[in-house]
Amino acid sequence: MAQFQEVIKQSSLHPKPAGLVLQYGTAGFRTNANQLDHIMFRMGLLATLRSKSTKATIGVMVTASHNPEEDNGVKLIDPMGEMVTPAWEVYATQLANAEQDDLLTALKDIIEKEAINMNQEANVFVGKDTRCSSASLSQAVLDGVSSLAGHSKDYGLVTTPQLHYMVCCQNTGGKYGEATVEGYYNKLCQAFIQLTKNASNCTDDQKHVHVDGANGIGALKVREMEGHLKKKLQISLFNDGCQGKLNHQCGADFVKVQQKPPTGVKINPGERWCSFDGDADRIVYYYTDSEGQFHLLDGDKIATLISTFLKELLTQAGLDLKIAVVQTAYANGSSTHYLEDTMKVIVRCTKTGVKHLHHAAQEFDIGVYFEANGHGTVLFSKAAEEKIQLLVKNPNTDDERKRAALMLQNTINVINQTVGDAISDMLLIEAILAIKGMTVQQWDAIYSDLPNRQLKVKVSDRRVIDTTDAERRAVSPAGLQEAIDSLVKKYRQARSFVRPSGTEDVVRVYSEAETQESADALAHEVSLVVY
Ligand code: NG1
Ligand code: ZN
Repeated sequence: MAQFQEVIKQSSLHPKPAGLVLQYGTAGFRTNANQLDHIMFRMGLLATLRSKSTKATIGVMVTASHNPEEDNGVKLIDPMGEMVTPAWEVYATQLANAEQDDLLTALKDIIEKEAINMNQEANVFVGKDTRCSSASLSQAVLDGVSSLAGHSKDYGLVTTPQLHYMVCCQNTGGKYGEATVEGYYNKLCQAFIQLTKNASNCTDDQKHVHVDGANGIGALKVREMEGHLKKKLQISLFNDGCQGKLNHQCGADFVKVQQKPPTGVKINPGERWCSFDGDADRIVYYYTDSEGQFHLLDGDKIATLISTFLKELLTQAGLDLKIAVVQTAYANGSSTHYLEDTMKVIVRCTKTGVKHLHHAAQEFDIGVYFEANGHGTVLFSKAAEEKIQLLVKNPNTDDERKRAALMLQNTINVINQTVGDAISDMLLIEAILAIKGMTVQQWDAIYSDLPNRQLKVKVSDRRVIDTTDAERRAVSPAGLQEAIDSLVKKYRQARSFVRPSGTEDVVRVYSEAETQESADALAHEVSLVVY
C-alpha cells in the first residue's frame, strides 16, 4: 500500500469531475482542455505501468493536433515509437473513467492483469504542443509518473512525430538515431542533403517551398531546423504563431476540408505551398494555377509520388521487394485506380486512424501509408533495409545499381518511420521533386482527383452508427446504408459513406462524384439521412 500513498496524495490534486466519461479515441483522449487535468495525471500513471510492463521507455504527448486552441488531448507512444497497443487503449479508458475513490482499484486491476513487477524501473518521455493549456497538462502527466516513482524526461515543446522518434531512438540503443531534437535534425537534414546532391534537373527557383505552420509547434521546429539544411532548401514560413491562432483558418485540416488556401496568405501562381497541422504529423501540398484556381495535393497524391519514386529506385537497383500502399475509405477513388491499374502496386484499405494503416503497412517489404488528410509515412521491413545495405556495400555492385541503392538508403534516413511526420514528409517530397526535376503541376497531373466533399453532422449520439468493410458501409442504424446506396445511384462515378468521428463529437459524411456539384449534392443529401 505504501507505494500507492503518493498516488492517493497526488491524485487528490488532479481530481476527476464526478460522472465525466471520456474515451480513448482515434488518436487518444481529446476534448476541451479544462476537462483533462485528471486524464493527464492518470495517463502519467498508465505510461509508467506500460514502461514497467514493457521494460522500455514510453512516450506521452500532450496535444490535440488539428483541434481548436481550446481543446487539448494526449497520445501514448509504445516502445518502437508506434501508437500504444489496443489492449492498453482499453486500460486507458478504464483508468480515465474510474471515479476518484475507485482509482486505486482500477490501477491495481491493470497491474494484476498484466502481472506488472512494480519494482521494475520506469522511464517516460513527455512532450507538448504550443497550446496555452499544454504546460499545466504536461505537468499533470509528470506528476502521474513521479507518484509511481517513475523517471521522466520532459522534452518540452516538440512535434508529436519528434517525440515518437525520441522514444524509438531510446529503445533501440541509438540504432535509429540519437534521442535528441538536434539528433533528429541532423539525421533528416543530412539524408536530405545527400539525397539531393545530384539533383541536376533542379533549378534554384524550384528549391523553394512555402510552409503554413498552422500557428503551431511545426512552425517553431521548421525555424529550428532551417540552419541544418545548409541552404539546400529555401523555406518561406507563414502562420508561424507570432500573430494568428492555432489551426484557425489555416493548417492542413482547414486546407484539406475547406479545399482552399489558409486565410490571409497571397499565393502566386505556380508557387509550391504546404500546410502542417497543429502537432506537425500531417502535411498537404497545394498551388494555384494561372487562372487563380486552387489545386490540392493531399495524402493520396503524396503516397502516389513517393511510391512511384520508390518503385523506380527498386527497378534501378534490381531489387525485388514487395511494395504496397495503404489507404482509408477517404482515399480519392482516382488515386486507388491509378495505383492499382497503372502503377500496379498492391493497395490495402483500413479503418481510419494511423494505427490501423501502420499495422497494415508492416506486412510488406515497403509499406507506404497515408490518410487522405496527409497523415502518413513509409515503413521498410528489416529484411528490405538489409538488402539495400548489402547492395550499397557490395564491391561488385555496378554503378547504376549502387547509385539507386544509395538513394534508397538516404530515403530511409530522411523518413521518420515511427509515425506520419510533416517535417520529414516535406523533406522527402522536396527531395523527390528536386531529383525528378518535377514541378508541383507535373506532380498534380499524375492523375486527376474525383471531386469530393466532406461534411460534419452533429447528432445526439454518434455512436449509434456502426460500420464495416473498413468503414465503407454502415451496419446500423437499420436502413441507413440502403438510403445511402439509393442516393449514390443517382450520380455518376459516385461513392459515399458515413462514420462517427473518433476525435470530435460529430458524424463525418464523405462523398465523391463525377462533378463537384454532384459530390456536394450527394454529401448534403446523405447528411440529411444521417441527421
Ligand atoms: P476522426 O475524427 O476519427 O475522423 C481524424 C481524421 C483521421 C485521423 C484522426 C487523428 C479524417 C477524416 N479523420 O479522425 O484521419 O487523422 O483525426 O488526428 O481526416
Ligand atoms: Zn496531428
